Amino acid sequence: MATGQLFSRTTQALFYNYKQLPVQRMLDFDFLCGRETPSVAGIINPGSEGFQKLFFGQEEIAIPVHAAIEAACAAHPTADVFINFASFRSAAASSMAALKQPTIKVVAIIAEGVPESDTKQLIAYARANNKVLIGPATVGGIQAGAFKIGDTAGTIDNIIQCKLYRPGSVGFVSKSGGMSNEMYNTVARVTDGIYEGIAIGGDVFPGSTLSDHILRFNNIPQIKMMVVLGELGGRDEYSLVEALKQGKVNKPVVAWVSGTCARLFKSEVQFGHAGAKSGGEMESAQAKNQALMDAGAIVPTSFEALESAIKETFEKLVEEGKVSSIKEVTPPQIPEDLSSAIKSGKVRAPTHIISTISDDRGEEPCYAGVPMSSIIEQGYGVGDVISLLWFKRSLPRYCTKFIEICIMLCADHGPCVSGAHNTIVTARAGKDLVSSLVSGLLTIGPRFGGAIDDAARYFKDACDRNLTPYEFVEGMKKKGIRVPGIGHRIKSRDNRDKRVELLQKFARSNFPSVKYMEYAVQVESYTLSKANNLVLNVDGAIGSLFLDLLAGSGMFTKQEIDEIVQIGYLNGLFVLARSIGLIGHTFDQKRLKQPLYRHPWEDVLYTK
Ligand code: Q5B
Repeated sequence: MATGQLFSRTTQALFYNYKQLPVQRMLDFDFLCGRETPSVAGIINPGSEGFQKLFFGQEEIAIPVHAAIEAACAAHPTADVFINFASFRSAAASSMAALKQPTIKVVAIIAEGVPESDTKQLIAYARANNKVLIGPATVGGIQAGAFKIGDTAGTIDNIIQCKLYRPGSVGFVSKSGGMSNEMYNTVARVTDGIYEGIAIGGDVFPGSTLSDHILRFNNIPQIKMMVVLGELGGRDEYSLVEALKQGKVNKPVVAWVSGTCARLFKSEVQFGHAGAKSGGEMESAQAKNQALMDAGAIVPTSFEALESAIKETFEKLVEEGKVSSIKEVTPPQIPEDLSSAIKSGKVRAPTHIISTISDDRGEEPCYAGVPMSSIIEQGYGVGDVISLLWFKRSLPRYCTKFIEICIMLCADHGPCVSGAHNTIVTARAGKDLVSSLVSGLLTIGPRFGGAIDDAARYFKDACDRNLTPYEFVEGMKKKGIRVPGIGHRIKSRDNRDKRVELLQKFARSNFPSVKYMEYAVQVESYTLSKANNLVLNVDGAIGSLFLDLLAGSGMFTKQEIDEIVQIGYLNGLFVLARSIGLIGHTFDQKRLKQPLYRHPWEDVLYTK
């Protein structure tokens, strides 16, 4: 592998398997470093395409999303790093596909648990084709002030504390990603900071080794000293020992192999990483530390002494004039996300929507404060749910039962009524369920099904003003208004609407008062004296009875009743109910495979 720099301030990556946080952290790091271009050129989300909105500083940018690796590489030929956030199940296949792309030079595999046989194949392919594999089971790596992989170095606060927004003189390589965070901090405290840091990952077979990176760092002029943090298990550190012995490394190397405590355990212990277990004496931390020291690395006596060893090595380089002083820069401030600023109470923002009937933010959704589980456990019905969501209160059972009766009685009235006809014609034109339903619903209005609110308004006004049926009906006639809730195309004095009778019967035996209904019946008696079909229809019955429900339940103030009537809640009952039937008619037509409807010529009067 050797050669030198993997990254620069213009390096761009393709990010496989979109994860919002690590991508945003990469972009925040870019902004902190004063990069001109975002380090993520594109996102690959298998099977989906489009754009993903993210922040670059204060500005929102749209990063292209590609469905396939090949398409992403073709669209972004200068992006040479592939950051793979695929699961351990698919990481190997996607990494191999990426390695095979001529434009990709570095592949970082984040997943833990990639099968070792797959990793070996990836390693063999990468080495044969002069590509760099970082991981699996890694957080990635960072070139200070230039480029970072995914979640490397953690939060922006940590990156600022570790001065990773500008390059220092130390090359760092470790197995552990978690420990690399700690070491970035240590290095920042006792030297001029990190130039590049890589976590090779804790698997038994890492894609690139500690010595691969040390030899590479040795070729990077800006790196003046190296720090290595190994761990017990495996023999990776011995390739570094060999390189040191062969004089391939001419910069100071401070090294520590952690896991010296393993000897305190009576049996073999597995420490976190798959590769972190001492297989034998050679793989123990003690043996590896000794070998590194013998080969010329600066090895402290304990992990606690590592910081002093780094400090002394760096100070010696300064004394020798090998490190030139770094120009300190003040990084720009990353704008805080609104959500976290609100959470911490730093800002307040006006909302755009107000809602009072339901809430889905807690453990379970609530309807008007009543949790879903109570609704089910206490045996609530559809009437109770309507009562909660429309009227924001739990109405007595007779009220919710009445609502349910309205829904059941109005669910359908055959195929010939306006709504069903429209739905049938639409379904037969090949349209989908929603279109067929909506086309039927759109016929609901002052003449068909949508007269409930007006019936309630006019009956209430007339009854409250003690108008006689004569005064009321004739007054309406003078104004040229048909009495809503009165009249039917097929129902008449001798062919009463059964639905009206059923509603009246229920109300008479359950409602404390049926004052408004009785008034509507008196109006009907008067209109029937004019014409046989001017019966109290289903809209009129529901409208007048709902007034009785609202007034009689004792659960609404006068103002609330006026508001309900004024806003027009009650047509909702017909809309909701008839949706059931219209959906049925749609299914019926589809099931019957009915062809396109065409109205017969003979049924049209063509006239000039
Ligand atoms: N006349 C319903 O009319 C209908 C009068 C009236 C005073 C009235 C008509 C009307 C008010 C609206 C209403 C809901 C259009 C109906 C429903 C759901 C449904 C449907 C289903 C289902 C019927 C003949 C003469 C004229 C008119 C006079 C009529 N209505 N006078 N007040 N309300 N009602 N809609 O039969 O002197 O000859 O000029 O608008 O409540 O939609 O099953 O089909 O479940 O699906 O077409 O039940 O009543 O009568 O227009 O020929 O009028 O009666 O002024 O007098 P018709 P028209 P004149 S329930």
